[in-house]
Amino acid sequence: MAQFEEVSQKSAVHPKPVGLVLQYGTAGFRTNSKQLDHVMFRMGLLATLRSKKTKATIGVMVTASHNPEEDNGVKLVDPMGEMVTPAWEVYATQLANAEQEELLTALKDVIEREAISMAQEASVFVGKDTRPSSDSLSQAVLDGVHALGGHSKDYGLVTTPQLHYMVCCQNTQGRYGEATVKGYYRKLSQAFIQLTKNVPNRTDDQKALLVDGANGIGALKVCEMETYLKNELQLSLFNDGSSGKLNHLCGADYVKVQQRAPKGVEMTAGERCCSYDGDADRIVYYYSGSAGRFHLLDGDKIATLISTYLKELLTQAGLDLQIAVVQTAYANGSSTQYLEDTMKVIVRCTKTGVKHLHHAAQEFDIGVYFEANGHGTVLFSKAAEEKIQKLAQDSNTNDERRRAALLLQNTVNLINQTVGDAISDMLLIEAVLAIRGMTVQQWDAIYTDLPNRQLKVKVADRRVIDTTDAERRTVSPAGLQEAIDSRVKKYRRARSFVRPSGTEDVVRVYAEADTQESADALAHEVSLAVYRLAGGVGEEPKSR
Ligand code: G16
Repeated sequence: MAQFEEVSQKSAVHPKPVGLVLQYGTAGFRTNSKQLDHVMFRMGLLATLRSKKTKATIGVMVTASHNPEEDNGVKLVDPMGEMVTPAWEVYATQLANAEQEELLTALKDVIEREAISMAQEASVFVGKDTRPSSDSLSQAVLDGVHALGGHSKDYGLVTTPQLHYMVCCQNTQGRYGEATVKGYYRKLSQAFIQLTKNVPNRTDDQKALLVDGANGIGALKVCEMETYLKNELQLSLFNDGSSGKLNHLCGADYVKVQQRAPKGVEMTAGERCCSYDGDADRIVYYYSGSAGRFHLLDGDKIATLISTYLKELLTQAGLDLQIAVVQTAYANGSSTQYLEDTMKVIVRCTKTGVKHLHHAAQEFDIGVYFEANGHGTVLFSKAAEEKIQKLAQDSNTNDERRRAALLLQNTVNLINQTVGDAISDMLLIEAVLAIRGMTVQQWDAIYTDLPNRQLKVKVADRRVIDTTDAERRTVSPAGLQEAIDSRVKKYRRARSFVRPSGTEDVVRVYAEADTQESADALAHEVSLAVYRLAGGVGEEPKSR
């Protein structure tokens, strides 16, 4: 077949280094950008096959999100804007790792297994972040799409959630919105203005927000969006990419893990600040207290704020819809306790990775999902959206119920339901704070985080660590869980777990306890156990 000849020829331009084996990680392939050209070409091929199979547009985003600038990666987007189905991750791995001469066989294998009609048209949307390597790597994706005769639309520089949004808009024939960047700005800003327009006497201080753009794509895009917000939000942008390096000493991951303000953000006491990550699919908030103490409001605090707001509106609207919050093992123990015991909402725990949380959240009328690192969104079932809409249009209902339904309706429009979205989440948080008349301090005071610490340990092969129970316990290597248990017992209100990262070549260690000293000591002791029992390399972890 002519298509296969074309693949053969073009793949020679994107050759695979012999013997290189890459793992499909938490959110796709991710490693040093120099190793990824062949992977990108092949993901272009795979996306085309997936499009033929689903008869829908598929997305490919070239980004390594929170990783250092030298890395890059790829995220595949399924028809409704969600992450590609796990069954196809296996094909992605097969294609990425097939040696040059085996590529056609691997490709034909996918076609056969999935019974794909090669006569079917294919359409792939491609986007990229601001890394220097993203230009050539996204071209490699496009080459892969064209080699199999697929149609492509290159969105160029967009945030990851913007690309997810475009795919969903396209496949819903515009019902979700218009598949353009301007359409995205219009939909979100209109919803934001509708939500905030009736809030009385919002002062300039209340409208002010400091944004750390992580020197990445989020900075560019939030600037583009500003005019659409008509001064209802007044942003001061830092780390806009004009001089600093992507994610270096800034961005959501840095702020969350280091528990300190990013470089370059000049904040005065009590000012609200937020940080995006490198592809703007995560956000965390923070402020400086009166004594200069740094206060972090992470994904758990965001989930609490949003679910409290939604629950209140549901009560006011008299709508009987089940709301749940989905978290991962990284969720602070205090947040889970607050949600379950005080707010009385259902809480679920899944493995790390948006695809797992997204899936769990789909089981409820309203599923609020957030990873502690700030990656998350809210999903509304179709039935829930219809009930809200019906009530919002019902002129016979009383004012309070109608007002609540209208707020819910605009809230639905403000949320990017395809994936976590720093810009959409930021607007939602700002709207909720305005509507509820809350300061950042009042939001922070909803519950008090247990002190916690995250560390990374280098091991020879992180795959030796196997976990169970939504990553809260290890099953291998032998003795590691017992070692963790014995150390946890020494501290009050303590908890700790370890898991191999799916985006970096490290093992992640999480610990929490009643004091920061205890959380730090526990994290260090567990790191040592990992180092000793799981094949640590380099220097032994040192205490802080
Ligand atoms: C990706 C995933 C997130 C995950 C994060 C860290 O985020 O989308 O779900 O929490 O990686 O994963 P790990 O701990 O396995 O390295 P991003 O923002 O980097 O794409």
